[in-house]
Amino acid sequence: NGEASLFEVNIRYIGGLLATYYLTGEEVFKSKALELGEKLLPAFNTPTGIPRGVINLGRQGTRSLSSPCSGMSWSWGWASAGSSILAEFGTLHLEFLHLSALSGNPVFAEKATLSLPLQVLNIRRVLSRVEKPQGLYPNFLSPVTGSWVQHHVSIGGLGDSFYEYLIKSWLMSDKKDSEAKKMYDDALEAIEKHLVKKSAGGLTYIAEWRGGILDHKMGHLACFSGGMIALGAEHAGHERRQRHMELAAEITNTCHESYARSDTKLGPEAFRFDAGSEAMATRLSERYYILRPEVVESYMYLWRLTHDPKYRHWGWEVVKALEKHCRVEAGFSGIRDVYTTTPSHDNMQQSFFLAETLKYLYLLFCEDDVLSLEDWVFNTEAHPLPINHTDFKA
Ligand code: DMJ
Repeated sequence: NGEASLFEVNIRYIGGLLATYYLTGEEVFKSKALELGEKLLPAFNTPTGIPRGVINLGRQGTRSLSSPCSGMSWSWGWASAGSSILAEFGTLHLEFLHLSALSGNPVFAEKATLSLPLQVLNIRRVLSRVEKPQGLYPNFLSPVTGSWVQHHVSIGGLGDSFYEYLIKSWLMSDKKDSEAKKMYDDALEAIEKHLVKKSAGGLTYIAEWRGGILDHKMGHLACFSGGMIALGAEHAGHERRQRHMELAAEITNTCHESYARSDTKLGPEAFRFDAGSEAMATRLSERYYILRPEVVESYMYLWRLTHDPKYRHWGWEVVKALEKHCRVEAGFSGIRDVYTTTPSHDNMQQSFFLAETLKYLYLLFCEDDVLSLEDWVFNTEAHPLPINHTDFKA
């Protein structure tokens, strides 16, 4: 009993179990992934089929006054007007596609189109119907009415992995899921047009958008986008490919600057491009680093796709900084302020440090054929899932 996040259970546990199954072939990981997947399904019982963010995973029939019944779902208390979050309901496709394929179970997939899980088809249907302001996807959607609840757009927190899963869905289908590719291309075009900006000092960044007004801020979370855009560019036509590779390199450079301009050589949670500030946190509450992976994730993709040695140099700077400022007796810890050389520790080693940060650093320094980008996509928690080179049907 208790609250579990649909999104986190999917990306961390189901993604982890699926990847372990594919890497070891041991049935137990497959059956546990399927068991857990089934427990998430009640979250989709909403008028639109857009899932709610929180679900109770307790055993059936355990309802009491203090604990809700298994399968009950609800929206996050902090999400405006009972809304569901774009990055949460938009980050299911990779795992659900594998659950469908592994189970052949119509609970996960409509028999006729076995390849696209019902839940994902439905989410795409709602998103294609709703009007998108200037082609952008806001972060909060009502699971009851299927309309936006607030016009906040961000490629960082609350939006991020929605975009990532569109391009990776297409790649994982061996480039057959053309609907996902079109959604990705259209979304990126709107982002390029309305959110990509250059600072006075020449740094390219992706701003956030609040009801038409730009917030000149980039979160650490948004730094994954350099890698994503490079990955997508690889498969675009000549003109787009060049433009997107440049954009990816520029954004990754900006994220590197956010690290280089700090005393610890680790980057803050958010950095700004206003009031004379360039790639630095301006608020005390945004100066922390919790061992997040997004910057080294982009270094890894850019390295594999360009082999420019600067990405390995930048990755090594991170390794040294982690050793110097984050290593503690029992492991590694986040720090409260990247702008002091004697930072205090937050006493927490987030699970994404092992799952993502260290894995991406490892992949940055090993040979390209270790979990090759030709054969694997990484889910948003860096768990590798195989590309279906054979039988996807769109
Ligand atoms: C990870 O849990 C995932 O990458 C998620 O998509 C957002 N970022 C965190 C780590 O920063």
